[in-house]
Amino acid sequence: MDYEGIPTMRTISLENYDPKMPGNSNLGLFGVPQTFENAKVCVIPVPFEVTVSYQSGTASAPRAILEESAQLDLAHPHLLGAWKFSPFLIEENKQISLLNSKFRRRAARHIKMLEQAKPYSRSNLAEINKACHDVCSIVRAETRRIVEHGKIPGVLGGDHSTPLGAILALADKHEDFGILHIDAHMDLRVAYEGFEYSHASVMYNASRFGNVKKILQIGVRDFSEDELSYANNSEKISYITSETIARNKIDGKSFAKIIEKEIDKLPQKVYISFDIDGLDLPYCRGTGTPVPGGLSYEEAIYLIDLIWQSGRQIIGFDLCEVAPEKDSIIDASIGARILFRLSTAAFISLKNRR
Ligand SMILES: [Mn+2]
Repeated sequence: MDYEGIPTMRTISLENYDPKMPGNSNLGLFGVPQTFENAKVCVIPVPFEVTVSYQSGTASAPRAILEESAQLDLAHPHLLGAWKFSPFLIEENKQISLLNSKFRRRAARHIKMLEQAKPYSRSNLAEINKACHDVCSIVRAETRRIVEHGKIPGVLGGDHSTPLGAILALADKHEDFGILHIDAHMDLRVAYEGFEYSHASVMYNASRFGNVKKILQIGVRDFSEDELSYANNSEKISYITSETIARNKIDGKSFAKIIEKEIDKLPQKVYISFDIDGLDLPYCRGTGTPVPGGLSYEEAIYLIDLIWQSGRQIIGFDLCEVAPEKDSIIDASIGARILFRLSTAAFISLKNRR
C-alpha cells in the first residue's frame, strides 16, 4: 500500500504527478514521468567524445544532466504548466558508450602522434572514423524515428560531433532550414586531426548539406584563419564574434539591436546547435576547450526565445560539450537549465509550424 496516500515510484505517472514533490531523476528528465507517446520533444543522449582534442569529460554529461535536471523548478516565464511539456529522454543506445570507451584511447594516441610529429597508423585513424560514422548513423536513425512520430528531436552530447546525424536526418525531412550556432568555435575545420567527424568540423560538415541554407554563428571567438576565410567566402555562413558583441555594448548598443538584424537572415525553420562554451567561462568551467569571453546565461536564453518570438519554428536542437566537474554540480545544473529552455522553446515554436 502507498505510504499515506503518496504514490510510490512505480505508480507515479503524468496523471498523478505532483510538481511540488521533491525532484527524482528516476522518474525522467527534469523529474517528470514523461512518456514517448505524450511528449512533443524527445532528447537523445549521446555520451560520445572520441574526437575531443583537449580536456575530456563531456561523455558523462547526459547522465549528470539527467541527475541534476530533477532539481530544477520548472515554472517558465512564457509557458504555464511547463512541466507537462517536458521532453522525453530516449533510452541510451549502449553501442554509443561501447564505441566511446573503445575508441577514445585510440584517438588520444593518434592525437599524441600528431602533436609529436611522429608517423601515425592510417588503419587506426580509419577505424576511428568508422566508429564516428557508426555513431552518426545511430543518431540519424533515432532522429528519423522521432521526426516520423511528429516530434521534435534534441541531441544531448557528448562532444560537438554528436548532433551531425540529427542534422542529417532533419535535412532528409526539411528542404530549407537554418542553423543558429552558439559556440566559442566556428567548427569549420576540414577533418580536424584527420577525424572526418571531428567536433571541430561539425559546421563544415553541416554546411555541405544542400537543405541547410544558412548557418548563423554567435559568440565565436577562437578560430583559425582557414575557418575565418571559409566563413567569409561562404554565402551560407554569418557570424557575430563575442568581441563584436562586447564592443557594440561598450559603444552603447543593446544586445537586442546587435542580434535581431542577424536573426532575420535565418529561414523560417531553425535548428539550434548549442555548444556550452559559447557561454562565458563561469558557466562552463569543465568544458573541453574553454575560451574567455562569450555570452551570459541570460543573453543565451534571450537568443533561444527570439527564434520562436520572431515567428520561427525550432525543428531540432542540441546541447554539447557540457563537462561536469568532479566536485561541482554547477556545469551540469547550467546544462540542465539550457536544455530545459531549448526544449520548451522548441515546444512553444510548434505554434509557428507551417
Ligand atoms: Mn566549442
